[in-house]
Amino acid sequence: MSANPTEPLLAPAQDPERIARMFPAEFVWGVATSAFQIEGSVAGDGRGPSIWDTFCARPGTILDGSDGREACSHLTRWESDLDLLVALGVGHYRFSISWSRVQPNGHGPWNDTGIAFYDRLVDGLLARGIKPHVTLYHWDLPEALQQRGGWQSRETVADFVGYARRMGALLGDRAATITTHNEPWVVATLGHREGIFAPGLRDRRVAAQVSHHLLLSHGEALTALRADGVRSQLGIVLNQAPVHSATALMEDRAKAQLEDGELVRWYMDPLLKGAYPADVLEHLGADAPQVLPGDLERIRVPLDFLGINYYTRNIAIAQGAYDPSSSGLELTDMGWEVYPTGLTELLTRLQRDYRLPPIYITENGAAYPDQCIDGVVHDDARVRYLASHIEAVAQARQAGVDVLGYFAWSLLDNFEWAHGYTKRFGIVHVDYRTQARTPKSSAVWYRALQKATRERSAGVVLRVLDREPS
Ligand code: IFM
Repeated sequence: MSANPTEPLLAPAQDPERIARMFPAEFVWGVATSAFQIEGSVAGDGRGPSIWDTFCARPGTILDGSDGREACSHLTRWESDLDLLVALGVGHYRFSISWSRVQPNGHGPWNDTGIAFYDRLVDGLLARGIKPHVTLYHWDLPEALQQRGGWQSRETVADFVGYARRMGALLGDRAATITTHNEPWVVATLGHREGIFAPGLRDRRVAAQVSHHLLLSHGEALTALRADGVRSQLGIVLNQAPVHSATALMEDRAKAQLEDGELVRWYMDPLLKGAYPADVLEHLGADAPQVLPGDLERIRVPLDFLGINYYTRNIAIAQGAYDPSSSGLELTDMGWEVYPTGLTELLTRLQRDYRLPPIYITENGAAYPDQCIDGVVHDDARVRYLASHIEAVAQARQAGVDVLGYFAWSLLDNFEWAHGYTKRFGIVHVDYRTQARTPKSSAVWYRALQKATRERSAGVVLRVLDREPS
């Protein structure tokens, strides 16, 4: 038995001290959340509705029929949540701003109460010695903008730039990083092509146009923030994965190539090479987005960093659906394969194919059906997941990829979009009835990893001092 009931039973593979030795002292360890998934308080205080409020209200969209009205009540519990970060030894916190909380209609008047919340949050983080990492857009478009066409409309690009500049003026002297978009593939594909996320549209042509406007708004916002003298590091976050073919059959391999184009190259190529991939454009045919002269130059602006969110590999199959249980690999509660080597594979491939800026792993984590029993949550499977993926990051670094940091998804169990509250990704358990927070074994383990890195850096300093002549 471990000494403390929440301490995980560790195999050598998860030994935090062993893993800490793979990273430099200055490596960034953090945790991540997003506004709609944790804040609650969607009405009142002047916040306008977002497309996720509208989507949740549509019957049949969310697995458990839930919504974001209460979520983790972070809006009222933010101070104790920040204290929790301190207790967990976390030095970096990645969160997103709810656009409709600070600007209810997405254009026009600002909401001072909403702005004051993020102002206080950032000050609260800094007062606790925690570096803020701000995401401007984590999927919750103001509903008023959707009524005007949403991301399908080029007008939304200008609205986003206005919002970004206001947030840059507010936080750009205090936020360590500012990310324009989180996972634009999800917004375009799941929200506008497959219709399983807000705003629930199913139109391939619209989805392609949306992806272009998201990228354009990223480039325009970055340029504007730089011109405004914002001091934070500026970048974008992409969800990426290696795409493997289910079989060696030609048709499955062709499908894998196309999916790689849609997931990886459709975003990486315009951002870093200034062009959309020819094979995907050809596949889209008449559904390809309208790209105006100069757009691609506006998208390819220098990035201070690129955020990568990684959870599992993708398997492509031309006919039917791939059954993840057929691989024999461990699956998470999302039914996703635990596939840590995919992260090394992805990062080294990106390094080979692109001139990469510094990388942060901005999300990585796993859902498991955790239970809080007598105030204790044993989530040893998550500890194994995190340890193996962090080691995969170390291997990518050894291969020369400049990874500066890693953020665990997520600090808290939270609203997992179309899955509602049925999936728990947190390193801290949330009892949605009482809102009690209980750190899981993984939180204890992650704290140990961060402590081991810090102590290691203290050791380095001492060793250097030892060598100095007296
Ligand atoms: O919860 C999400 C998050 O909002 C974006 N990235 C993936 C996570 C897990 O599905």
